Amino acid sequence: MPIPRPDPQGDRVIAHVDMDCFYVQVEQRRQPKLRGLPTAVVQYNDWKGGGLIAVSYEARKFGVKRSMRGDEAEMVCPGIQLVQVPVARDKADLNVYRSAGSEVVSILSTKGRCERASIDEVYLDLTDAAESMLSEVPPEALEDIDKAALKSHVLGLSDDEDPEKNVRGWLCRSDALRQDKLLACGAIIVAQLRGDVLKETEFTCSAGIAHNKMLAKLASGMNKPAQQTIVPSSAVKELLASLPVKKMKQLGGKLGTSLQNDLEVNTVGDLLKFPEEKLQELYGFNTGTWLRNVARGICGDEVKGRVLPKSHGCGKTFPGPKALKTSASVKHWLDQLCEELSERIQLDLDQNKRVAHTLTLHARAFKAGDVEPHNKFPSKSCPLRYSAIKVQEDAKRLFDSGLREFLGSHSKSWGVTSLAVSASKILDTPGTSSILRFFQGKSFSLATSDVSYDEFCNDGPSSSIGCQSYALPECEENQEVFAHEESSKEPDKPSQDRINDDFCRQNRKQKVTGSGSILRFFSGINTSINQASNETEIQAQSSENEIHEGQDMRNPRQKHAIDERGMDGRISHQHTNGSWNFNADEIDHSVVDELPPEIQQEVQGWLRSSKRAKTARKGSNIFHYFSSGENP
Ligand code: DCP
Repeated sequence: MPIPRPDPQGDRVIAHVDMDCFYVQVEQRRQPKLRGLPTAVVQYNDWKGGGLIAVSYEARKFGVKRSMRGDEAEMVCPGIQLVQVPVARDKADLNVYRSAGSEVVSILSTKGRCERASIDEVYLDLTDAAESMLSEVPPEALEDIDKAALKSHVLGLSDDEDPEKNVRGWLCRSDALRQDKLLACGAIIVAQLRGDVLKETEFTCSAGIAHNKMLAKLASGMNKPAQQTIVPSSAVKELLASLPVKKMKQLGGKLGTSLQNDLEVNTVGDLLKFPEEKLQELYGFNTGTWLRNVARGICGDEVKGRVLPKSHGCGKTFPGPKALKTSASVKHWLDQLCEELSERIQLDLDQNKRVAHTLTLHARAFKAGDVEPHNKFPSKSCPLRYSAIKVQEDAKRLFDSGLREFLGSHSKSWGVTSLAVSASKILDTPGTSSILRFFQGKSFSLATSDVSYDEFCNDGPSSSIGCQSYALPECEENQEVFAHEESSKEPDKPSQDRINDDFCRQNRKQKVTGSGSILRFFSGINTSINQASNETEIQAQSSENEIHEGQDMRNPRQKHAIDERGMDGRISHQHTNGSWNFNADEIDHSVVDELPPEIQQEVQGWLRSSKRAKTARKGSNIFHYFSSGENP
């Protein structure tokens, strides 16, 4: 369901950068002999030469399209080079493309807020960079303008015999509107960024530069490869007037079809004929307002600061005779997929300190004798437990539950034509946001523990009970299986158990090595061992975590939070390795002033909460942070 957001005040400069025939470029970098040749990347699937998933621009000239299979592409373009995607665990392994995408993101994110929108596209909010440029070195003051910027396409700019001169004139107009000047600065910045990407990664990309995400995205695909397109406000009406409604993001499906069939709206501009009230009456309040905005090129969506993927997923299709028809074959493939997923979430945890909270299973299936070949198999989710075996177990249970629902009273044979597992609701581990990063950058070091996460928190959610003495944000009590509706939702709050697992893990990893004043203070904290006190609690068995809809999946024993606040206001924090305690009154508040403002806030919040120690149960990440597993 589209959500209308008001356009933020001011003239934003937003770019959408999209890599050109991305997988092909990655393969051409791996095998430079392929450069300049018509090339396509084909899926791991030998049927008719495999399905094409990326086609080079040289091959497109021959009419090769992504919808073709390898055999057909060879007929259309006899010299085409077909490269198969790398394979691991008998399925496509996209890691090489993912890391190539990350290389690009790390370059593009240097100039402003960057949102990684897919494996090969990002949005950039360049407003601040463009404003600085305009006030310090506006385009008309530049001696030399990047060639790539001069090759920009400016929508609405009349054709000229010398396009570069024409574009230079537009970029450098001293009497232009401020919003156009900002776009000109944005275009110069984007051209430089694209140049940096080419130099450092050997990849070309295309870009759209506009005042919002919607227009920037539309523009980036208008002139490809290796070009950029600018959308001044004055050109928006004409751009949308002829734009087929189905080309617009979120209008490719049922809503777009309804606009075409029910209202005879074929282009986005046609929508202007309908008052907002009418659109609201027909499609609901939000969608009606959103459609009204789309027709005017209004989009208030922010560029979210996210350079890491929102979720991890891996899947495999089993077309035609390859359909999986037994529980054992489904288990075999789910095990492969879950193993890969586990590796990726573990890598994300190790590299980025991010934890995924939800495991979702998606499948497509058919029942024998079905008229509809692919009746909907319900997507199923549950809290994600780290370790390949647990992910495999849970995914299989989700599949079985989905299959029961899919079959209903139908007891005939079935076939599965695709399987996928995904890990979503990925959040930073608590404590990695403010204070932890500050200290990591200063005088704390992350020491790799030789105890693995699994050994330490061995029974997934159940094992975290030893950590529950930490003051934690309040979390939902019930963790239930729910249908997969990820895309439009904000991430939910993490489960209490998972947060606790993260706390355990981090405590093992962080060691105090600094000597700054606040660090000296904390390293002087009175610590004491209180080992094994929770061991019986830690024995909760993962097998008790049945996955049933609406059911609290945790072991009842886990539900006891062990908050060890003494009557004297001293706070004792306990975990599987030991405990430490201190009196908040012993802290010299002047040391807090040495910290940056955001850290001060956190520490002050912590000090305030410690004053309420006898009654309060909530606290701050800092408790956890300073409870080093190194305490004697
Ligand atoms: N991809 C895929 N399966 C699809 C579509 C795309 O595996 N059905 C992969 C291969 C593409 C990459 O994602 O290289 C990016 O997809 P794009 O839609 O951005 O297309 P390309 O980058 O290949 O080409 P273009 O230059 O048209 O953007």
